[in-house]
Amino acid sequence: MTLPRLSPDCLDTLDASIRRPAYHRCQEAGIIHLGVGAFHRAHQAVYFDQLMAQGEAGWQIRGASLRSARVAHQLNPQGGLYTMVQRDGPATQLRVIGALTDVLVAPSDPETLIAALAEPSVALVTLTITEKGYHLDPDTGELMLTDAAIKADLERPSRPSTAPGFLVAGLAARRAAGLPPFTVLSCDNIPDNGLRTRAAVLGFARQVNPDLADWIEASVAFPGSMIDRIVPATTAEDIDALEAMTGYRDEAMVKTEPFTQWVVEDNFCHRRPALETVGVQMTDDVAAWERAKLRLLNGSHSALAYLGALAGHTYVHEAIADPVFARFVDRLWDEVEPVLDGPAGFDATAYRAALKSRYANSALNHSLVQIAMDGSQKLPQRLLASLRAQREAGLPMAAILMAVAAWMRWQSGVDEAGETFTVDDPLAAVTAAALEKAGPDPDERAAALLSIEAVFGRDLKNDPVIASALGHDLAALMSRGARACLSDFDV
Ligand code: CS2
Repeated sequence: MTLPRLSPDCLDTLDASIRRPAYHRCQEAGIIHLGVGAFHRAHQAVYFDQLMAQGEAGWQIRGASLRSARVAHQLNPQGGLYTMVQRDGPATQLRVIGALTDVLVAPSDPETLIAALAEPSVALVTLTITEKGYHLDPDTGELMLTDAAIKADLERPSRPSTAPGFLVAGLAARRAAGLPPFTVLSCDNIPDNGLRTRAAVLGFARQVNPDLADWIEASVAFPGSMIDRIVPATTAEDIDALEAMTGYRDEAMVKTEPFTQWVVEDNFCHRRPALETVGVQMTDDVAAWERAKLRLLNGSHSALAYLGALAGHTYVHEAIADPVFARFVDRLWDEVEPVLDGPAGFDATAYRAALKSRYANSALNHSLVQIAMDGSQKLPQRLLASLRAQREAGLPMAAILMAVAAWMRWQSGVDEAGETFTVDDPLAAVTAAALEKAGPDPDERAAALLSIEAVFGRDLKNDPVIASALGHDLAALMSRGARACLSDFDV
C-alpha cells in the first residue's frame, strides 16, 4: 500500500512529536534560491524556517533547479514541505520545514525564473550551485568567457542556463522595472564565495551591457559566507524508513546531523533578515572561518574519501573508526594547523575534537564516494592551499602530500580490489587522457596530473620537490595500498 504523500493538508494529522512550521506559510517569496539540493534544505532553509517561526515574516523561499526537474517532482506535489531528519547516533528528531514555497525548473522555463527574480518582494538571492557552477577560471578568478555554457548564455542572455546568466538577467529586469537590486548571497563551500560570485556576475554583465555592469558594481551586495552542516545524500532506504516511522511518504526528506553553523558577512543592499536571532554569526571576517572549515573539515573529508574508499571503506564513520585512518587525520591536522590563520580566538583543539565526533555519527551513513566527487574542483581550497602554505613555511607536508597522491590514485577509476568505478568530476576526461598518455609509471602519472594547471596552478606544477614526493607516494599507494601507506604515519 502506498501511504499518503506529505502535504499541507496532512500537517494537522502528524504525530505530536514531529515539529512543524509554526507560522502562516504564504506564496510570496522574499528569497530565490538557486540549486535546491539536500544541503540547502538542511541548512539555510532551516534558518529561515526558524526566523519565520519567531515572527519575522517575508522570508519564504522560492527554489529553482538549474539542471533537472528531479527536486521539483519531489517537492512540488508536497506543497514545498519536507522533513528534516536529524540523527545523532540512535536519537532521531523529525521536523517539517515550511520555508520553501515551490521549485521552478529553469532549463524548461527560464523566463519564469527571470520573472521570479524580478518580483518586488524578492530581497535576497541565495546560491548552492557547487564549485563548478561559477564558471570561473581557477588561475585568474575571472569568468571563463570561452566556457561552452557561458558562451551560449552570452549569445542568448534572455534564455540563460547558468547561474551568472540568470543573476544578470534578473538584475537587468529589476533595473528596467525601477526596482532595487537583491542581495546575492553565495552559500557554496568555496573561499571568497562572495567575491567570486561578484566576479562571475560582473564578468557576465560587462559582456552584455556595460551600463548594467556599472549599476551592478555600484549597487549590488555580494556578502561572503561560511556554511557547515554534514548532509549526506538521501537514499531510497532513508525514505522508506521515514515512511515506516511516520505513516507518510516524503520524497524530499533530508537527513543531517545536529551540528549546524553559518557565518555571514554583514553586507546587504536590500532588506536584511535578522539572521543573528537564529544563531547565524554575522561578521566582517568570513575568510578566516572559511579557511578553518575548508582546510580542517573539508581537507580531512577529501583525504578520508580517497584513501578510505580505495582501501574498501564505504562511509565516513567506518573510516574514522579505523585507528590507522583516525591517526592519519590527526597527522594531517597537525600539519595544517600551524598555517591555518583561523578566526580570532579559534580553538583548534576543540574544533578537531568536535569534527572527530561528528565524523563518528554512525546514523548518517555519509558515503566516501559522495565526498570524492568533483575532486578537481575541491582540491585547491581543501588541500592545496594548505600545501602551499606549508611548503612556503618549510613545514612538514607528508600527510597532505599523501592525501593529494590518493586523489591521483583515485583518478585511475579502479580501486584496490580491482573494481572499476566512474570518476565523477568535470575534469574526468582530462585526467583520464593525462593518465593514458603517462602509462604505468607512477612518477610519470603523478607528473601528468600535476601538470593540469586548472587544479595545481603553475607554481605546484613546476615544483620539483612536490613532483618527486607525489610520484613517490603514488608509487607506494599503487604497490602497497592506502592502509599500509597510512600505517607509516602511525607514530
Ligand atoms: C563534503 C561536504 O561532500 C563533500 O565534499 O566534504 O559536503 C561537507 O559534508 C560539508 O562541507 C560540511 O559542511
